[in-house]
Amino acid sequence: MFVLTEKENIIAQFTQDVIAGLSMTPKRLPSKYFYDAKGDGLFRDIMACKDYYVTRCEMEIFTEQTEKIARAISTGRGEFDLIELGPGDCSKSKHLLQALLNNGVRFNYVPIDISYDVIQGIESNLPGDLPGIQISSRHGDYHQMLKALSSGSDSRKVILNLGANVGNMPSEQCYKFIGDLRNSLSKGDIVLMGFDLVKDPKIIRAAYDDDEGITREFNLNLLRRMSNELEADLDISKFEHYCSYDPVTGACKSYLVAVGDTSIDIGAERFKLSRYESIWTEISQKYTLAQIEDIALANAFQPINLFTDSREWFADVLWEA
Ligand code: AVJ
Repeated sequence: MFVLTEKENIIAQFTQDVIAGLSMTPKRLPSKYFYDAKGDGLFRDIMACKDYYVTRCEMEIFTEQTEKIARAISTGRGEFDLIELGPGDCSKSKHLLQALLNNGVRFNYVPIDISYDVIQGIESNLPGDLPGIQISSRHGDYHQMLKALSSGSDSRKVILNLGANVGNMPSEQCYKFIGDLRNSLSKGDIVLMGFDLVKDPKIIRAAYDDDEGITREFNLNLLRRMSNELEADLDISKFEHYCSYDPVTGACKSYLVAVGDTSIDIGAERFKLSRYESIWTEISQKYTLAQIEDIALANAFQPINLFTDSREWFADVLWEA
C-alpha cells in the first residue's frame, strides 16, 4: 500500500517535471528520469561498452587503490554510517566495502537511490556477496537524500558519491548541491566524490555517442518512459540522439532532436516541436583538478586526499567537513 502511494507520487512528480521542461524555451527534460528498469539496464550496457571510459577509470581506482581508500576513510574514526548516493550495482563500492569488512571496521551501509530496481538489487544481492554487512537502504532523489541526511541519526557520516554523478548537474547547481551537502554534515564527517576530468574532446564525445548506439537508446528511453508511464502521445521515430562537448566550459550535453515536425501530448497539454528543434536531456560536466578544489574550498570542505587512475582521466576526491 505504502509502495503504491509512493509510486503514484513519483508519477505525479514526473508529469509535473515533464510539463515544466517542455514548456520552457528551449525545451528540456531532466536526466534523472532515464532510470527505470529498462534505463538501468541500458546504463549497465553503457558502462560495459568500449567507448564509455568513465566506469573503467573509476573501477581502476577502486581495485588498485582499495586499501589506501579504506584506510583514508576509516583511520581514527569510530563506527560510522557509510552513505552511498546513487550506488547502482555497487560494482565499485563493493571493493571498498569488502576491504572495510576485512579490516574489521564497524559501519552501517546506507545506499540511497532514485531507482527501486537498484535498491531491490542491493537488498537481495549484497548480503550474499558481503556476508556480515549491515544495510539500511533508502529510496529517493538527491534533494530528499540531503533532507534524510540532516534529519537522520547523529552518527558520524562518510558520504560516497561515485561515478561522476554530480556531473549531471550544471556547475552552478553542483556548487549548490555541495554546499547543501556540507550543511547536512557535521565537522569531521567526510565525503568521497567522483569527478570526470577534462581530456581529449574526441574521447569525451565518443563516450556519449557510442558506436553501438546504446547511449542513443538510453536517451530515447526517456520518451519511451513518458509514453508508458505518463500515457504521453508521441512518436519516438521522430527523434534522434545528439551529443555535444564544449572544451571551453567542459559541458558535455545530450539532446533529443526532432527529425520532423511533431508533437508530444500529455493529458490536455500539447507540446509542438518543429523540425530540428531540440530537447536538452542531460549534462555530463567535466572538471579540471583546480576547479574541483575550488568547489571544495568554496563550500567549507577541506580536501584531504586525491585518487586518480593512471591516465588521470577520472578523480575520486576525499574532503572533510
Ligand atoms: C551516471 C551521470 C555518471 O553522465 O557519465 C552515461 C550517465 N549518460 N552516458 C554520465 C550517462 C550517458 C553518467 N552518470
